[in-house]
Amino acid sequence: MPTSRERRATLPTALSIAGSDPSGGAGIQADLKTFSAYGVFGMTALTVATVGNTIGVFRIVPIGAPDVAAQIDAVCEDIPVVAAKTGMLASAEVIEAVALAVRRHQIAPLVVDPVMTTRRGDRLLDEGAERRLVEFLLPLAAVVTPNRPEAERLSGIAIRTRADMLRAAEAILVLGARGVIVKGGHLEDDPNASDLLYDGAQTVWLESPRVATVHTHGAGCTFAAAIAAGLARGWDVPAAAMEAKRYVAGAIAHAPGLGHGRGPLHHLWGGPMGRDCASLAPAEAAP
Ligand code: PXL
Repeated sequence: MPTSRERRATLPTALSIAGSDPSGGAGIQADLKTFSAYGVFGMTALTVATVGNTIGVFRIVPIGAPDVAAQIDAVCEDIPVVAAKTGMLASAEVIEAVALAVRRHQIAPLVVDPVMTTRRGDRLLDEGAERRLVEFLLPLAAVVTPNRPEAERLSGIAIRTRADMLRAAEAILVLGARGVIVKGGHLEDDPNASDLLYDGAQTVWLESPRVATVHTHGAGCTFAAAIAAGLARGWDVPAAAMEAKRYVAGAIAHAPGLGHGRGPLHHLWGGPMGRDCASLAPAEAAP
């Protein structure tokens, strides 16, 4: 029999450095559920407590940069972090503290979800914070996952077509990440929901049919967390990205329809672990 310590060493682990969404569909809550769906032991360093739900984010309560760094230190000094992801980081000071902590503990691979704008394009980071994200955090990223408005801000290129996505990906890669996934959203020349992975050598289109639904709250967080979970399992970036696309598409297709706004996904719909929790029943009692 393996000892409990030996067993623990075989369990992949991942750390989410992100904000809290009380309604459970985005942020660290989405990340932990996703890690669990992948059979990965999830841990968190909280950056902001949002007050929000499926309708919107009403207030942002930031955690100070030293306390964000201290949380990362506390985890890393205790438990090995096999892969990590960043989400909402809120300020230049927090971004700098996170980048320093990632370097101090040599946390790699790192997935950076550059939460800069809402899906509609409203800004979430000021100019100084955006600059720090590019200067300090992108060079540490195995892969960065901008949505369309974020990719437009990072690249300075207006994205309307698949060709624009490729030009934007090339421009963003120059900023220092080893890979970039531009999430397409609704494009003029594309009936699917296509994302583009580019690593300087290969381009991989990640395709899934567009699902007509409003229930996509937290889809960006979930996608980045799924990539981090795949990397924690030892997969390479293209394999982790392709499985993450499949996992998120399934989670959207199985959305439970909760809330009065954009509802959350169903994180435990039966992803890589292959169990659909909607059909779980208690084990038969032994006679
Ligand atoms: O999906 C963007 C996002 C990221 N992080 C947190 C959020 C949200 C959106 O609601 O609440 C904590």
